[in-house]
Amino acid sequence: MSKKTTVKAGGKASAKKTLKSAAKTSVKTSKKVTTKKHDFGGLSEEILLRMHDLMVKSRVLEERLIKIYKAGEAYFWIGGPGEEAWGVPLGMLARKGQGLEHDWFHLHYRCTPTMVALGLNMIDSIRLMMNRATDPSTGGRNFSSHYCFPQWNVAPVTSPLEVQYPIACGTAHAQKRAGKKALSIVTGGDAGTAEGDFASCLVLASRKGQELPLLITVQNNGYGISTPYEGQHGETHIADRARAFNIRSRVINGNDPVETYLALQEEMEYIRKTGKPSFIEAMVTRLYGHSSADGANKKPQLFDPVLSFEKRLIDAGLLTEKAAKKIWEIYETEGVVAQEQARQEPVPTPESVWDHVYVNNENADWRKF
Ligand SMILES: Cc1ncc(C[n+]2csc(CCOP(=O)(O)OP(=O)(O)O)c2C)c(N)n1
Repeated sequence: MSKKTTVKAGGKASAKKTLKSAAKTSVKTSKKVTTKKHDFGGLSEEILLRMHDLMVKSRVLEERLIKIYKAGEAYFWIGGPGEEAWGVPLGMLARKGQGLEHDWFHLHYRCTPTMVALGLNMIDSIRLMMNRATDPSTGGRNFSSHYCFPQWNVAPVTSPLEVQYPIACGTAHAQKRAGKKALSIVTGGDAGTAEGDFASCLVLASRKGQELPLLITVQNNGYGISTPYEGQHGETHIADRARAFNIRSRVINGNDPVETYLALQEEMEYIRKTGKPSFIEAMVTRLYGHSSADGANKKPQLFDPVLSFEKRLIDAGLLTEKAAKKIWEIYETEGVVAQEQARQEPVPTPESVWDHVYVNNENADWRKF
């Protein structure tokens, strides 16, 4: 694990108190920052510290989920540690809310950093991980990180790869008709782009005169389970494919939250202004491997975007080591308390297996038809 902390579960009340003080530590001023040694692209101190705080929260949460799996309290883990520098700015920049005037999310299973930036409570991720009936995304019926939050336009994360891409064209189309300058956002991995659904998305998003306000993104971590990128792609960059459809396209270092924030800001502005799609391929790190199926152990040889950003902030004098340590500890406590609470909560009942299968047909058991 990235940071060793020895925090005792302090109970709900004390965790709440400490969390309040974390919020104070993280948001100080809105001064624009330029230091000689570190280029923060003109982002304010407030944004930088907020980004760091959310990246740490997401990492601690993911590590908690892995611990839950390893303790035998859950069946399977998959998630996004290593993608915080990409996912957090994405969640921070989106126009959050419900309905067509807000942005829509069609995410994949490495999206915890984005969800945390949108405001996900740790306990709700842990409930899903531990298959509790209280899980707001699926009532304890799906894999870890398969979120669904209608109140933030977060469409259900699907297990079949890539179906989210053409679905995203649907919400983008509806948003275009509503004319509110909102956009749809779709994410996915590099290997999944081999599916026809990905190509369909490029076609649907780019038809002349009918272009869609869609931010198409791929998080390229270099692998599809155990298949390396080189063995699977003829093109140099996946982003090159978008150019063939006249979609504005770029490759960014998704391990750098500052570069990511600025690029996302630019592309989102472009989409809102023109109503046309844009494509971002973000180079990221699969820091804990594919899933629990290949061990879910940290790969120390790989770049760690959270620790590296933290060091940059400390070196630039924007954060002290003491304040940083406190943030890790506070979130560690929140995770432990949440796990203890989720442990007490019920699992779904057998009868509820038919719930939500058909709209307006709760408990629609086909055997009773
Ligand atoms: C249509 C489909 N085919 C295969 C799988 C099995 N599968 C799950 S994750 C995965 C690898 C996906 O790799 P990539 O798209 O690069 O994303 P990453 O997991 O690396 O983030 C595969 C093949 C699936 N879920 N859906």
